[in-house]
Amino acid sequence: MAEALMQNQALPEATHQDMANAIRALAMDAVQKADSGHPGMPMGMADVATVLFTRFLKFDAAHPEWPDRDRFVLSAGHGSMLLYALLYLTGYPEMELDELKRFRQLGSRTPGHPEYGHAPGIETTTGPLGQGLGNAVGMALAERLLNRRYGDEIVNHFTYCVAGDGCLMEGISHEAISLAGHLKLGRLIVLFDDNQISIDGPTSLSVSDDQLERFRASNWHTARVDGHDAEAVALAIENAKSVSDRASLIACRTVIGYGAPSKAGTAATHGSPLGEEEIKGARDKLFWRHQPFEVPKPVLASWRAAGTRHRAAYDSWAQAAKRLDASARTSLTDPIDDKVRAAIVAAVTALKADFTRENAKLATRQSSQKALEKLLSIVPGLVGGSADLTGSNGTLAKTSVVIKPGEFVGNYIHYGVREHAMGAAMNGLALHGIVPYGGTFLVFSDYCRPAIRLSALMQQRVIYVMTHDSIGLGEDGPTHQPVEHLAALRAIPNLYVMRPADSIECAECWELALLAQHTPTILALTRQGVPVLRTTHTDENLSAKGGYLLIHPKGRRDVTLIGTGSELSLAVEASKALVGEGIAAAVVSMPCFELFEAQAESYRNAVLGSAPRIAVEAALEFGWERWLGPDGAFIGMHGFGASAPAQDLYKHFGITAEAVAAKARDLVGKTKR
Ligand SMILES: Cc1ncc(C[n+]2csc(CCOP(=O)(O)OP(=O)(O)O)c2C)c(N)n1
Repeated sequence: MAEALMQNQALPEATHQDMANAIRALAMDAVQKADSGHPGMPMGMADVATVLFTRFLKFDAAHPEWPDRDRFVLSAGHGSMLLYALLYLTGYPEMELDELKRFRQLGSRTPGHPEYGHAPGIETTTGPLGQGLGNAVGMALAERLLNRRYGDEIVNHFTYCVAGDGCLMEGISHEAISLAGHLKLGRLIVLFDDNQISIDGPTSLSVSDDQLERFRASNWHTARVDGHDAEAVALAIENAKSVSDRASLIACRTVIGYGAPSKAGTAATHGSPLGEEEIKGARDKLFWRHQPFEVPKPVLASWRAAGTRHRAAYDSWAQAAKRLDASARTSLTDPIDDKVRAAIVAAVTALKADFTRENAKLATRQSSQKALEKLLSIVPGLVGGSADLTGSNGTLAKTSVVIKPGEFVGNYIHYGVREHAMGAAMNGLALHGIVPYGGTFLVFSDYCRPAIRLSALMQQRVIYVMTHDSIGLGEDGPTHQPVEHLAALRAIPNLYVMRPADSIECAECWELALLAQHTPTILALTRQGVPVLRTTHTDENLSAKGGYLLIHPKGRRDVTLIGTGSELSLAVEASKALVGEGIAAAVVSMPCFELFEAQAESYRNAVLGSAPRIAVEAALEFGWERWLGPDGAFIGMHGFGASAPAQDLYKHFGITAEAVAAKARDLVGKTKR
């Protein structure tokens, strides 16, 4: 086979029907072999996908990293076999037939749902419905932003997204559609698998929205086609491409499980193997008389030809890219190269020196804004925004330029009150080579948690600027006061949850967030002013170890006080009082659990010491056990907050320097007895 292809022998061109049936057969066979998976969606969308990949999608299977490729996002991630079949058929590297045979098996490139990084050609991780749609909005935005910077020769492509009923039922779809409509993302084309079936049965069980009207109301171009009529699909895509000032929705009416003799059109094909009998019947019905996993030569050759049809476009792009200077070229896919890294470190070091000299009481959200003022000009791909809390989050800098609908000059997005779409769009931006940061209140991290989780799973550098990080926000009351959020976020793997204690740590945390290429960061920042606690300047980024000794009594240590964020100053105050009484109290600042956890045990032991430990954090204790040990104590919240000025609340909930000192006396007394 490969030989025939290599020698470029003329093979009869396969029909559209054969090519689409190849997808259907591979999906049926792989799901059957794995004894789990979702054959219905790939079988239903095979025609649409064939039209897209053979006539429209700009890609070159041999160069999956081509920055100017069209993006294909399978938001309906349960239909992963559609994507895997396409990658195999078009000849992407690493997607051998064997991988399809190992669908859903440990270590394969074909996990249950598409996972970014598992195989070239998988643009994003999908499966949690609606997320892909949000990612696609971010990607389409990134394309326009980069187009403004690089011009048509270097960046000029479309983003296609396949979404199902489930994606459109999810709340995130509303936010994403609304944002894309507002921004006039004309390069975004959503292909809706309008099969009117979900898991429970017909969608009429639970939804009666007119999806086209819904999209139209959000300023989208819409069309409806028979998703099994290849020409109609092609015409609709052609039209959508020509609409430049609006995103497009093409509702493709399809039959789920198309070709399955008794199960097509029913929920039975959604998420279970069809069974040997039904598959045999489908092979007959589709006139597909080939063995499982067998794709006849002419069909595979036609697919492989589709995989190379943009080779000339790729080559001329590569020539044009050669004319870019080296840093512009790397910055197209990763704006933080060695030079930029060095500039970030230098800027942060200088800023720390300024903060130390000025010794001003600032909220960390304010110091964060000051850090941004310096960093935005250094990192060309840094693009910020906020979910309608710009002033509160301090995300807009003097040098920020707001991106307007249809005008993609700028580096700041008013995401509106759409935290979830903001998170998903930031994932899309990051996947497309932008370094996104976006703000909201920490308490509303819940509103975008699924996207945060995917930033972490996909190892994307997304920076969440989450202010008003405790009861310190005062009068807004318990609805706005995060108490469980730090713990809940710390529970997500590969996520840095940073709670800087003062302006100096805040600058350090920005540096860490920007340099963390494979890890997203939450910057949990205060609303209220906090004093500068690091009074002597050091070039070293002390926050990089996650926790460090801020006050280290000489000689013996009677107690260790550990604080984060605004409560570190309480620990410092308490230690001063204790030292005056002859109790040697060390103070540890712990801005980031995850980084501290990553240090050598010897370092951690040296920092934490063997004396009793007390942690102070205006949040719930959950998760602190690991640092406190059996004799430790926690001063913090034990339930929801309340509405009152911040200082009153700290007193009311007993989160004070006096309480820390009293607890220390108690523990030291106990250990001495
Ligand atoms: C956020 C989220 N909720 C629930 C699920 C479980 N789930 C997977 S597919 C699906 C139904 C989707 O229906 P549809 O998009 O119409 O897909 P089709 O039946 O057409 O394949 C559900 C509920 C999920 N993957 N993500």
